[in-house]
Amino acid sequence: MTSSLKTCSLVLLALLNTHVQAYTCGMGHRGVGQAAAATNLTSAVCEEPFVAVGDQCLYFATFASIPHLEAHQMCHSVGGELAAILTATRLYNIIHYIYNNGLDDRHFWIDGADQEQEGDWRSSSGAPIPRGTPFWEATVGGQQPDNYHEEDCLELPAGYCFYMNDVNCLYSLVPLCEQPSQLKQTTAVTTEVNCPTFFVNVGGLCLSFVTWASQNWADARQSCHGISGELATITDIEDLRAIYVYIHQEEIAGHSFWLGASDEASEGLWTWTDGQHVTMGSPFWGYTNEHYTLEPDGGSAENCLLLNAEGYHYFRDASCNLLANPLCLYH
Ligand SMILES: [Ca+2]
Ligand SMILES: [Ca+2]
Ligand SMILES: [Ca+2]
Repeated sequence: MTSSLKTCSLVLLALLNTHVQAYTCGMGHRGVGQAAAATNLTSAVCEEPFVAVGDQCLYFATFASIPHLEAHQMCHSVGGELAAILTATRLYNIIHYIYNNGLDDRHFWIDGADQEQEGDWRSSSGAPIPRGTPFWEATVGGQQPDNYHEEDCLELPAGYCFYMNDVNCLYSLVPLCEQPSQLKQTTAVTTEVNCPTFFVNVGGLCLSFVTWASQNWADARQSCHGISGELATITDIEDLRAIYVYIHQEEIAGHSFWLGASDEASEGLWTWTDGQHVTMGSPFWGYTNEHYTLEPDGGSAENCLLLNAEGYHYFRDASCNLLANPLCLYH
């Protein structure tokens, strides 16, 4: 009786699993992402034991597992500091490197703490640590840092697909050090972008956040076509960051937005409306409630790409019949 019940529930579990198979973090990074090509242009020149990761010189001290304070000291001893991750591109590059080099079972210390003042996250040089998406781990319903049992130090953990998390400073983790870059800071070129009516310049893209229309995915696409646009394609992590910052600035972060991607044609194969593959994994896709798993998690019941307000505007798969606002890109 008991064993047949057990078998029954196991079969049921297996069935459930085939329906809502969440994405295991990291897999997307073994493929070729569009953002990776763009960021290889400014490789740093680094001295041993540092390696070039994007424009940073980093040292993954994988032989050590030590508390936060000692990790700082170790980085100082190699002429560096714990690595500060202040841009979305840097986070993307580091996550990419971690997966490509088989370091994805580690938890790393990076530069950042709120020991001085609770909730005020600073690097050791005093720079504010960016908050929100696409930096910090977020499920539907909650985003780090959560100061769970007094957590004042910043980690980049395997368990959260290398999204940021606040943890106890006395935990033993691997130091991720950075050597002050010899690279000259390239002055950001701000290109003047003039966007047509209904579109605003967000990070160099002409976007329309159609908060006045609540529609299913297909209708939202039609709305974009109506203003000479298309549901937005987001291939650069800086664009996701720019959108996140903009919707908070405009106080429209309570809205959820449709993006122009789906896996309707072939379950699990996410493509943009122009046929490009969607970059999978962190730091694009939102976290689920299970460790080591990311969205998409809805199987064939969820085939459209949503920037869900409750999910902190990370990529999440949702039912195409859901009502949300179109996010259009002018083209
Ligand atoms: Ca936490
Ligand atoms: Ca699907
Ligand atoms: Ca989902």
